[in-house]
Amino acid sequence: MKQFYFFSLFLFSSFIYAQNTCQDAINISLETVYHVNTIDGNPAPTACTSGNLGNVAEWYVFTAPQDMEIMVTSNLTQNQGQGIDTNFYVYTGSCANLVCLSGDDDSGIGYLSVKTFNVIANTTYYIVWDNRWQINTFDFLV
Ligand SMILES: [Ca+2]
Ligand SMILES: [Ca+2]
Repeated sequence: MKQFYFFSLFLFSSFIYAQNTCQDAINISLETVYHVNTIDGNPAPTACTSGNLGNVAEWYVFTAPQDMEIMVTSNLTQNQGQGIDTNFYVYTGSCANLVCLSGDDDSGIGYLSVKTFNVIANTTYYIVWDNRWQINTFDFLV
């Protein structure tokens, strides 16, 4: 029982801390809803849209399966009307050298974010949600 408890605790803490740095970015699947908990990880390196950079962020990553158009959005029914204000940036490159590709602050309903952009097959993209405005929890979809 004790062993089980420690094992669960380990799983729980990895889940909480996994998305706090570029190196530990969560590998996301396309067309799947992810929940962003407390935004408390390393900040994004540069603001890819006009405006301030938050001082904490949560990190996600995916590799494009083919050349395609991708939409990153927090403009989902469950987030709308909740007073949630999200902001994200998209980078290519590597953790040592992140290059701005895209991002969005307020294109969704209220202050939610949505942006469509093109990706290239077998290229890695980092999606970083930061606390430019607030640290509310919310869902997003790619
Ligand atoms: Ca976190
Ligand atoms: Ca916003």
